[in-house]
Amino acid sequence: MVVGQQDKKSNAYALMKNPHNIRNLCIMAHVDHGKTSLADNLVASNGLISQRLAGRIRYMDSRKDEAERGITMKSSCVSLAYSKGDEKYLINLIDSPGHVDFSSEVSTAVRLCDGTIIVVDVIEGVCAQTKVVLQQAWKENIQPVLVLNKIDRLILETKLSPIDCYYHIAQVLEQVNAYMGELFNTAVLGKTAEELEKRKKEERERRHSDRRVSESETAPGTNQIFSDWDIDEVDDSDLYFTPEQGNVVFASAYDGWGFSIAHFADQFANKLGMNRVVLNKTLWGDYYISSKGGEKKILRGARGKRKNPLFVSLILENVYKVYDTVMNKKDNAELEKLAGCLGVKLPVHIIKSTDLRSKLNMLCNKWLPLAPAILEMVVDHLPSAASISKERAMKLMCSATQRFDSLPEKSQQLQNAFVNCSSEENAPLIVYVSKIFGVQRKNFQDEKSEGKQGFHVQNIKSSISEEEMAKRREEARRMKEVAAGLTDGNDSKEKELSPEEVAEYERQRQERLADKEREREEKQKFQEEEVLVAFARVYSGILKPGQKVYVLGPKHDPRKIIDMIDNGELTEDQLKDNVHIHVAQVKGIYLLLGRELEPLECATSGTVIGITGLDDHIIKSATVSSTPVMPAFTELTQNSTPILRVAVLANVKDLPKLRAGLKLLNQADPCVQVSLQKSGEYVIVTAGEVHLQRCIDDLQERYAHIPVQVSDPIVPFRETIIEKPKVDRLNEAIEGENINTKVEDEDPLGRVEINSSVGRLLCRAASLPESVTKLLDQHRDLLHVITNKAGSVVAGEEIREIVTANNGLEGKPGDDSTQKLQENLSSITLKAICELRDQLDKAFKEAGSEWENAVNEIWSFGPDGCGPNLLLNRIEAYKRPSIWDKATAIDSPLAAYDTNFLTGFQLATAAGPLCEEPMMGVCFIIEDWSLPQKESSTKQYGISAGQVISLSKDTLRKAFEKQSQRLMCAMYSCVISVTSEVVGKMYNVLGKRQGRIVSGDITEGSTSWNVTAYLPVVESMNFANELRKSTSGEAIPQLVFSHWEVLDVDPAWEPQTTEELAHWGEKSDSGNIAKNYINAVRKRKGLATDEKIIEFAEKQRTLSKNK
Ligand SMILES: Nc1nc2c(ncn2[C@@H]2O[C@H](COP(=O)(O)OP(=O)(O)OP(=O)(O)O)[C@@H](O)[C@H]2O)c(=O)[nH]1
Ligand SMILES: [Mg+2]
Repeated sequence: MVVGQQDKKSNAYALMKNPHNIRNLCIMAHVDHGKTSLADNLVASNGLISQRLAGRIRYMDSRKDEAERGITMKSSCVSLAYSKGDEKYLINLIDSPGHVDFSSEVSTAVRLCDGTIIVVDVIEGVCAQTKVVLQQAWKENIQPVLVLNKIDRLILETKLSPIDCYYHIAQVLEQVNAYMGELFNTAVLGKTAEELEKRKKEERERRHSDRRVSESETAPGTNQIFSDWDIDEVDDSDLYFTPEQGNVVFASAYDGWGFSIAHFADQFANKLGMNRVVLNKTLWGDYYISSKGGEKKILRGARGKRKNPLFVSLILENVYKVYDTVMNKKDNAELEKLAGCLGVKLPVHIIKSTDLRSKLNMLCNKWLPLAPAILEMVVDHLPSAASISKERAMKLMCSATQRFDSLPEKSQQLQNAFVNCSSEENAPLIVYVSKIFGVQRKNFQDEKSEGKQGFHVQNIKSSISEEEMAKRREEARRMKEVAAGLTDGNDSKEKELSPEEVAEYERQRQERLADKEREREEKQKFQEEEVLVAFARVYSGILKPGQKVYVLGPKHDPRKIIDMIDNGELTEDQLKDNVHIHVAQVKGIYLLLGRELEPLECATSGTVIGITGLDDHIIKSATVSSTPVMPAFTELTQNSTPILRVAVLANVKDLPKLRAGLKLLNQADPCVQVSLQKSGEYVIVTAGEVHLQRCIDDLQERYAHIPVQVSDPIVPFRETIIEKPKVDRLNEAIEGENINTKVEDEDPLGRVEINSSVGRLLCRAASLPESVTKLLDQHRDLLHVITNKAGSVVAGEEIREIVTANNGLEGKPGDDSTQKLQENLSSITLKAICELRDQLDKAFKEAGSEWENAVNEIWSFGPDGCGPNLLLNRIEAYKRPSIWDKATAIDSPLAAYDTNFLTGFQLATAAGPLCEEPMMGVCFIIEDWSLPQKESSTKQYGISAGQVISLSKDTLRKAFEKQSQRLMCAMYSCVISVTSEVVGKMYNVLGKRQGRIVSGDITEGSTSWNVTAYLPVVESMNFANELRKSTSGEAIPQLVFSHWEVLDVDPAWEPQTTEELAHWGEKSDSGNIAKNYINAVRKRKGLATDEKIIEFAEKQRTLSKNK
């Protein structure tokens, strides 16, 4: 039973007290699969909206742009009450967006939950984002249940017969389970990609042969009656979605119905007089009912016998009948009869209504109400808020790269607080804030009631004091009386008003009106002001308004402050220098009700709530605790990389507002990055075009309240080098007579030698093998760990020893150095470093003899110490330890300048010579470096750090320029599902923008195609709009950053070979696309370009004859 709104409000507080009956869950799916429509039905069950509007109003999409575009752009929470039998539950439901641009919003939702409802549109099946969210649920260790949605479309749109409908649904279910299996294999069995592919193939073959076996099994004469079937043959892992286990609901959120197998098992057990357990196991699957000889039996092998499975004969046919009666036959008498059979009483006005869909909705919703079906599955199958395991607590408290036991003892003990989930006063308070969101003040229920003291009420500045107001009121009353002739009649003179008095009266009246108007405007402005609310979950303890708490930033590390803590608290003085810990006071605590917030007196452990008053101390996410020994929660897993950057501009007088607005935007959006460039421009980096639009709208309308201009997108590039090409742009060999102008390099390797006052340097640049670049790019985080910690702690062979000796999380206490090595890094990280080294070694060895020993020669990674470029040390006289080895001081004069040299390398790789964009896939090999001889004049003063930095930076840059340079473009992977009618148009749009199709498959059982393509980010502006327009809104692309790709056009190319000259002519009018990109970037950065502004510089002359 679902309880009403009033009940819910009064019960909420009582419900919060029992964390065993709290379920925190989010709804996740691919875009448009029906999450918000499903949420509508659940919200309607609590009376927040009417059932008639459920599935249509999309209540959780509260923003104007969400309603206009029809997509969800943020995750939002609603607390619902549900009761099953005597048990009462509090369900905190978070609706998340499906569009890839907002996948960071999904991450913020997942972190606060213990379970998730995965929604799959049965027409589209498993799509790209479905896989992403399943993976995310898996990674965050949260339990999923499945809703197969939009079954009405199979009936009304594709018009499948009930049996085909069943097979189609079964196929979609198998797709989902196959992906779950894949996740299981990769994660648990630690399979590599190839092994996985092999396994998948085997799995496919197995399924294939299974099908053949089941078909042959069910050949005539091989039928088994149900009693022969082994009832214990159940899948004991709860990894998969199986209808008989009850973790799958079949639904149509639009028509408001849904059911699980158990619902029908209950119904038919009574009707058919059969065992409920047996029915539950056979309602889904290859079973049919036989009533030969008057006895009803359930038999296996429906497919082979060409019988309708139970799911069809007992369930789907009934559903089809309802649809047929309402939508096709349109016979009211029959409808009434059918409603009677289903046990539904329809009001007369509904039966007579001509709106067939709402008639259908009403009937189906009363027959198979969606909300209880879902909520029952949720309370039965999703873990309660009190069931956090020790492992999960550990994962939340300690990132994968760190050892849990490296945390201070006191911090480790807090693990128990997660498990206990206690709300006692003495339990430590642990709250995680996953994002900050803005809410207009009018949406706070305590702000609605006038006269009540809310947030910042004192901010309303009334321009008139109370006394003044009283005086004016008295005066006005007197004037009114005078005007109406109510004053004492004895003095007849007083009845006559002089013109001055009338004017004075009028002036006062106008003043009063103006005051009132001003007050009204101020009030409205106040009501529309944004208040930042922290979206949070209490994991332990109890939180109350007014409470003082520690707000711990994502980089807070209790190890660093543990020595300062004497009595469990830190004083304000101690906190002065620590930017990661703040003391803040909680202002208000709110129950989240979708669009509104209801104030609470306290929030107990296990609940998801909104908190005000912390926004000054939190940027995007934070840990809130009563103790500073609490480590910061591990960072959220982000699935998309923000890539689209634009500069935002405003009028000079509005700049302070823009700055303040950007600060709020940065706080309130989990994904956007805001930065101030050296040039003074404010740049925001967003996940995609839709996200960008939302950020700009927010900035203009909510946070800055000023018009802002947005520059053209600033698309990032990378600079690289390749081996000298052997063919020209027409695929003709560059040799012999084909070359018109010959520029021969003296040194085929392109070595650069510099002999300056600060020494001699001999180096060259080479293009890294592709596999090495890929490895470096993929393991950025690990490289960061190596650069920051390895130099002093990690030692090549030593790691190996420790990893072999200590192959688990619990460390074996070792000698001092082992202890030190283990101090921070988990053995998983150490193992990962080892593996990376081995992989790099293998990749180098495969690339040729030239790279034989490269892995041991690595000096540094760049830029930022973790990029995809390498510096190799091949200096005979300077055998410095490689990056993998423990840095021990070596006796060489060069050692003193080692870091300076590295700085030069970092600077060179951070901005290449083409257009000052970072380099990628470049290896600098230092073959010789020596300092000047002692007698040199510089020695007198010593060599300065700056000199070494510029020596290394400039020389490396020169070495880069000596090679064949290329630009690398960022590529989007673009997933589009379209119907076959518009596939051609979609190819057109993609083709125009240099897109490349990678795969295209028709979705089984439908006419829609799933196409995957690569599209350069630089060509993607307005792509979604153009595609939508040219396919009449059929195709919506999902663009996610995928990889970097070399643009195979030499930026310095001009027609050179005979063939090229013949093809392009001397001036190559069609232009050089790489050069165009480079010039655009250089212009934006204010760098020189070699474009000619004036082509023909002739003296101007006037054409007028008279002059
Ligand atoms: N026919 C049919 N349409 C549905 C059903 N559920 C949702 N829809 C439609 O599908 C479209 C998308 O529904 P939403 O609920 O906004 O989907 P969503 O998953 O929340 O979308 P995003 O939040 O943008 O990812 C809307 O036009 C709905 O009316 C259903 O069961 N049947
Ligand atoms: Mg939605």
